[in-house]
Amino acid sequence: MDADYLPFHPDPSKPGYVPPPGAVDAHCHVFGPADQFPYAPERKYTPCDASKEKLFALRDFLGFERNVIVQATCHGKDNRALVDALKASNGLARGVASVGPGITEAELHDLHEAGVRGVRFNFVKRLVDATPKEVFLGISEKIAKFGWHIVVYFEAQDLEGLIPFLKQLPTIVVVDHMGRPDIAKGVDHPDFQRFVTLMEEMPTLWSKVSCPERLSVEGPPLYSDVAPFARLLVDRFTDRVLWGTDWPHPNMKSHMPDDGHLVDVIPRIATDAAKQKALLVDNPMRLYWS
Ligand code: 0GY
Repeated sequence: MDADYLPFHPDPSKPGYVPPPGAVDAHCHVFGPADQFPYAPERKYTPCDASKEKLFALRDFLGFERNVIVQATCHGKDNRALVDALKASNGLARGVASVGPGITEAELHDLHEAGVRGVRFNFVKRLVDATPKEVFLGISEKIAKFGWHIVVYFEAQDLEGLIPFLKQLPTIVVVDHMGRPDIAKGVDHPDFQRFVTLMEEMPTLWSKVSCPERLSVEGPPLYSDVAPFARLLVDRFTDRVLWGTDWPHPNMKSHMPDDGHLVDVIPRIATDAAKQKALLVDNPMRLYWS
């Protein structure tokens, strides 16, 4: 583990908010264990191990029933830890993998059998070396045949340049963490409004309304400054939003969130039972289990 790496919260609080039956944590990771599933040589950080057993225990403790496990960059394109967790989940987890241009149909088939339903394209420079857009487009054609979707992770300043590429993608496209808006600029700033406009223009674009802990200036426990951004997306695009804990919260530097506090943010961004059911049950079930 890197010297400045913060491990996940050892003892999160029980949230006051009780998620609806069948709720899905649609963004989380497993790391290692490194002695079984070594971290990728090309990784930009080395985390603490975060096992599938710990993830499934947290799921139960927080009141969720299912997980969507997203391949993290510290494992590169080696999806073995992800597949191992999916296979151990009794069908209660689906996955988003990271693959290269040489991936074969047989390999995609095996990933599908294990529960993978999407690939992740990462544009965050501190996490990965750049991949040419043509490579991503080639992968997108291959995975579209499996009915999968694409998860994209980028930072707000990169959105404008990415718009033509996003519009070319042949599948549903899910944006991580609302495109990482600069919260200090406010909801009405052209940067966030550009993302809202893109959601309006692209019916295939979805957003995770996740990660207040990464975006907040105010900080825990309420992360109130992030709520208006997430609430706007939930209100306006109720059937195209997902929520996740982001456990085990890689690369958090300011603090390590208490996962119970993150769950307690949900009723402040999805303000009635119908919106909460869409966000936590109906949308992820449609995307990952139908
Ligand atoms: C997240 C965010 C981060 C890391 C990764 O794949 C990753 O390494 O996604 C980050 O550092 O912002 O969603 O887990």
